[in-house]
Amino acid sequence: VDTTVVIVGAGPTGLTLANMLQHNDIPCVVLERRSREFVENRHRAGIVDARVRRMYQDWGLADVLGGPPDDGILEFRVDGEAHLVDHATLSGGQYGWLCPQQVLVRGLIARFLAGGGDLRFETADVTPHELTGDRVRVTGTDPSGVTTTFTAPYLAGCDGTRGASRASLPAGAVATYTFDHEVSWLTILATAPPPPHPLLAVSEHGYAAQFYRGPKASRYYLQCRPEDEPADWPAERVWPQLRMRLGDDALPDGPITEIGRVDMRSEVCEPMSYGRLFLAGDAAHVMTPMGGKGMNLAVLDAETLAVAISAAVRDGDESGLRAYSATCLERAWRYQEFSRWMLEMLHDAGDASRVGPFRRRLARTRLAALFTDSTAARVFGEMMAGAS
Ligand code: RFL
Repeated sequence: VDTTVVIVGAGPTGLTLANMLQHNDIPCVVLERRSREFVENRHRAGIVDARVRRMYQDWGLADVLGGPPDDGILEFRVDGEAHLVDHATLSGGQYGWLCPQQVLVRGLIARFLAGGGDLRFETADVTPHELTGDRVRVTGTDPSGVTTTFTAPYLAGCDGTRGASRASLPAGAVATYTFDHEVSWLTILATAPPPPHPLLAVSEHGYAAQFYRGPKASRYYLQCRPEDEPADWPAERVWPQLRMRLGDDALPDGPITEIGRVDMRSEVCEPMSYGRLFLAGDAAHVMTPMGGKGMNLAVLDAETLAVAISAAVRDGDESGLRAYSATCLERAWRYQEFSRWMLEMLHDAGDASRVGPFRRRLARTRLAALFTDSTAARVFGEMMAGAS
């Protein structure tokens, strides 16, 4: 099969790129290892920030977003005391959308297929070849065992950290910078009323948070010890801990539908391109969930790449492709810095046994500035809205 762009991975990044290329009449094929049902039910992120909401609007894709608008208010609950930060007003009236990742993925799949897009689920053994020639060649095997060869001038690696794209790079082609934040969270989904605003709680008992995931669904984060397993945390232990850390004795509970553990880790690959392969989204950088920027950053890569490929194909102008990696990396490091700043502040301000009283006081001072210092609050509001 001959096309213009082969996209590996049908997560938010690959699907956003596919829709933007389709909008610009540029042929592409999307190869996804998993089934449609699987990718449409993978629960992860939950907030589309203001910058990304505008991006979908600009491309005529506003209808892929589901869920209610985010009113732009975040609650920090410190030792049970509420502090509301109105980041929408602080950023000049910008607000995002409470759109769970699986809702966005479903919307993007429906739009792409309705436009006649070529999206192949359950494609096994995807393997890129000849990354530095005139065209790349990618092989993949369909569920009936038939192997197809796809050729194209451009390959978009949107298949996450452990995908086939990263694995196809020769040794030394990219440098990988990783950081272990030495913090772990339980991630819990439950059928329980969501909070009125995203809620981040700091106390000596450890970090906890609660987010909207539907009219009757909440996502909770609960800081845990690195050696803890989800099996160590039955519902009888989860709910009292959440009530204590959120400072809310009346917090309603409900059936827990999913529980996992995530270790806070960050990663950035430099550069984000090699020959005809362009890495985008989690394939190039991984953020911790703190700050809610991972998916937002990922789909901004897709836009930068869609614009660059369109200029190359339509006008023979490859300057955007040459600048692609540097443009995306500058943004990626800004987002990593924001997320790390927030993670360090909210964890250090909590349990003093982890960092000692001096660092705890520093973190509490940083946090208090968000409630008392309009300059600090405005910078925070701008980052919550998303970098341009
Ligand atoms: P994805 O979503 O991982 O999609 C990659 C796709 O590639 C497929 N794939 C392959 N296909 C073909 N051949 C292969 N060899 C393949 N290998 C993999 C996979 O099946 C998949 O369909 O990457 P993408 O598209 O770059 O999107 C990135 C986001 O998913 C990620 O950044 C966010 O989920 C991060 N994240 C959050 N981001 C936010 O903006 N806000 C949040 O609140 C937020 N919360 C989270 C998160 C990530 C979490 N996890 C995974 C630790 C909460 C959690 C718990």
